[in-house]
Amino acid sequence: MVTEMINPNRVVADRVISTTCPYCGVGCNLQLHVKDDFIFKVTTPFDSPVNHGNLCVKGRFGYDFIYHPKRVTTPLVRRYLLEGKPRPEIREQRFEISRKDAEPISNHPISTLSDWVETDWDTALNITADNLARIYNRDGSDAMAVYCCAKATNEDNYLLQKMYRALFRTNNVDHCTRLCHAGSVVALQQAVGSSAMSNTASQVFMNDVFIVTGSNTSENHPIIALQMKDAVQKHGAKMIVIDPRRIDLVDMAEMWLPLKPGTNVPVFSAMAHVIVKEDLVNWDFVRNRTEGFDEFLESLEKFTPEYAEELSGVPAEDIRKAARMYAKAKNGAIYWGMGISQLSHGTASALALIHLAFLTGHVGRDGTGLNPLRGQNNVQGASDMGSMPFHYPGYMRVDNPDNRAKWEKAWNIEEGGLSLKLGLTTTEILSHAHEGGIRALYIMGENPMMSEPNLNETRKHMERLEFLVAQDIFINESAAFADVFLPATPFAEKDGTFSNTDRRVQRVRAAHKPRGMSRPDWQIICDVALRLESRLGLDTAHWTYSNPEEILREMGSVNPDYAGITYERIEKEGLIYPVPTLDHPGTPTLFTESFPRGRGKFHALDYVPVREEPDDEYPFILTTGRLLEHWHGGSMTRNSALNEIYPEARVEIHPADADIHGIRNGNPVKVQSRRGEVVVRATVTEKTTVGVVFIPWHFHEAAANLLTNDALDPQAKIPEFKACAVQVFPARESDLPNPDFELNRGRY
Ligand SMILES: Nc1nc2c(c(=O)[nH]1)N[C@H]1C(S)=C(S)[C@@H](COP(=O)(O)OP(=O)(O)OC[C@H]3O[C@@H](n4cnc5c(=O)[nH]c(N)nc54)[C@H](O)[C@@H]3O)O[C@H]1N2
Ligand SMILES: Nc1nc2c(c(=O)[nH]1)N[C@H]1C(S)=C(S)[C@@H](COP(=O)(O)OP(=O)(O)OC[C@H]3O[C@@H](n4cnc5c(=O)[nH]c(N)nc54)[C@H](O)[C@@H]3O)O[C@H]1N2
Ligand code: SF4
Ligand SMILES: [Mo]
Repeated sequence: MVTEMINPNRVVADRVISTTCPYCGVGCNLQLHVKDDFIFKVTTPFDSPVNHGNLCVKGRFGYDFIYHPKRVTTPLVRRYLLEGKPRPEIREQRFEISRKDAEPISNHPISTLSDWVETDWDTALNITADNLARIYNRDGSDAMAVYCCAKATNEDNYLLQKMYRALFRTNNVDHCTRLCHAGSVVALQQAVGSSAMSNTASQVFMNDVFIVTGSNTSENHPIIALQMKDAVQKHGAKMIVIDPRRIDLVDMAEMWLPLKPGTNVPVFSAMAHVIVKEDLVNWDFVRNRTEGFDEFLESLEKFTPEYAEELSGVPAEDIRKAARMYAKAKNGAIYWGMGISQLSHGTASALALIHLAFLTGHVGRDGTGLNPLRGQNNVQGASDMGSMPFHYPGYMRVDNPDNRAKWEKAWNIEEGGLSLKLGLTTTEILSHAHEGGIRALYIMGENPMMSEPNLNETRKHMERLEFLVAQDIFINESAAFADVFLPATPFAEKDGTFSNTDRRVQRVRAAHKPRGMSRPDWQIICDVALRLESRLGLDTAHWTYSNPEEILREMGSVNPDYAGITYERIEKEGLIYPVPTLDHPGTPTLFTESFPRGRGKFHALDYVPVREEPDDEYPFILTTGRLLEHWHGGSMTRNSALNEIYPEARVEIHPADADIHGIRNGNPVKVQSRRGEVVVRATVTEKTTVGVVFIPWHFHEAAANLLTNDALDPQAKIPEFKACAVQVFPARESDLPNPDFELNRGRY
């Protein structure tokens, strides 16, 4: 790899390209130093508006996946398609755990698989369009579905949802936001009518008290965590951490409330109970800006701090103290993450949290706010672009005929041509993969065979698809099920924009030309769409663009949030939407006068336990999450230098639990749930609490999602990634999986 061969500090760059980090939603500015068409170093300017000269290890060192030999840069199709034969049955069971002493399996997926055939773009695109058109003509709109991509640009996502809506007339369009902040999004939509962060992350400096809950900020939004630390150490703010794990921020916190996973509603509701009983309510705010208070008050009666203590394990007195501290703050704010939304009652968890801001009026001013930290580099943007089953770009409901008319006009579609029917969500798309349901799926840059819960079930759904297109940079665990592979370019080989967690729309710029035959997503989509139009006999929407800015302008002409954004205006610094006009400066703080739905709405809540509580057979709660050095299913970070820093999966277990089971630090253990098992080494640590074990879900050879529960939140349809019941057994060294095992690469 290039980073190993040269000393980056001695090399003089041919050019330095300014762009945006492809990992997390913080959206740090990167400067890519390029020599001979290789990036050899990444820096960031001291005056970068988001990260002020700081980068985490992923932004600085995580880019070399671009040059990894496993990256696919040639279009691939299955041999049966070229030979005009029917699609063979899927024979193998591919999701078994390989043992260390098993036959070594070659690392290169293409060379080992005789059934993938390298081909030219024309062939791959024609086969893609032929098969999608064939299935659509036979089975109609309901057989078609697409996963958009929170790693790709706004322009890429806008076009892909447009292709499915305009050509296949379906709203079966979704992306990983469903597995992520869906609970928060539904709750925020119900309570305020908008789902983005209300304030920017750097306003943490204006807080005097802030709550961080269900967010392991130092590992997952490291640059925001730095700002939180500064807020505490340099500005005297008080931080309250509410999290079952002893995350790094606890060291800096005024209080840590270590709740049992899945008990957010009682803890937050008990805080609300205290705020009401001790008359710490901001009555002006409640009277003038909210509704539904009386009914909410009734439901609050039973949530005494003592009741919450019984359920959550957090001492009642600590709940009281935290409630008083937040309520009495001049500027209080809440930052939250997956520990709130990834539960089968994720919507209720987020509502219970939102109530705290309503009761105290800590929203609608600088330095306050409701701040769900968005995860992927462009999950905010992909959502803004309409990569969702209920919304066009700009969160315009698809079942509203007025919205439909606007997009019909923009896309040159006959009146009444677009579908008013709500689409299926990601989780539903796969569970509807059967005869009479979804037949063809197009996945741009997602990896459900690592990211969905209960992978043994997911695999069956994947096998039932009739035609799968994968557009990615690697043959990930899901692309292994694909019929066609379209090689896209990663962030460093394309132009466009990402929208970060602050709603800041920033430029993405190509540092060098695409490797091999790979092409930017937007160009691939246009080429598929043009071929589909000719096969379906349509001549509707616009599919030729000379550059991505034309795409953004087309979207902004209908979506007022982006109406005032041009590439020229964001040349140096991004703009924070809403930016309704070409001279508008952007909107860092939302809801200053009112909420998009008018008044903020309180909701009466009840406590609903997690779907699978521990019992004698499975006595531990498994919670899953992330590590600083790795990203999701690992396609990018495990194919980069970062994998050398953290090469294998570990399960975190508390010393008291380890003792009972005779487990020592570093011992192999088998972790088993009702749905599957993995073998990993144990890390014995007080970072996790008694009765709770933690596994990061980045490692395909010990995929945590083999264990997780696919129970869904009834409203948000988000799975319960944060709690299921498991048992832990001592295992042998020889039971450990071989990390070189190429899971699921084969097909027939
Ligand atoms: N390094 C790295 N950074 C990332 C990512 C990555 O894969 N790697 N992914 C990105 C993405 S897409 C996202 S969505 C974000 C996610 O960022 P986070 O939301 O920080 O994600 P998780 O690691 O899943 O951890 C959530 C936290 O919730 C806590 N938790 C678990 N159960 C509960 C509960 O019942 N109640 C409460 N209050 N807390 C609970 C966990 O202990 C953990 O500290 O990170 C982004 N950043
Ligand atoms: N157990 C458990 N499961 C979880 C979670 C959890 O906390 N616990 N968290 C959930 C969350 S919050 C999320 S967001 C999801 C994420 O789930 P996914 O989005 O399915 O996961 P990623 O691994 O990020 O997949 C991104 C893919 O995009 C590819 N890619 C990167 N850049 C580009 C590009 O420019 N173009 C194209 N075409 N492809 C590109 C990468 O190679 C990779 O294969 O997972 C969820 N799953
Ligand atoms: S904090 Fe996020 S955006 Fe910044 S360098 Fe790290 S991964 Fe990239
Ligand atoms: Mo996420």
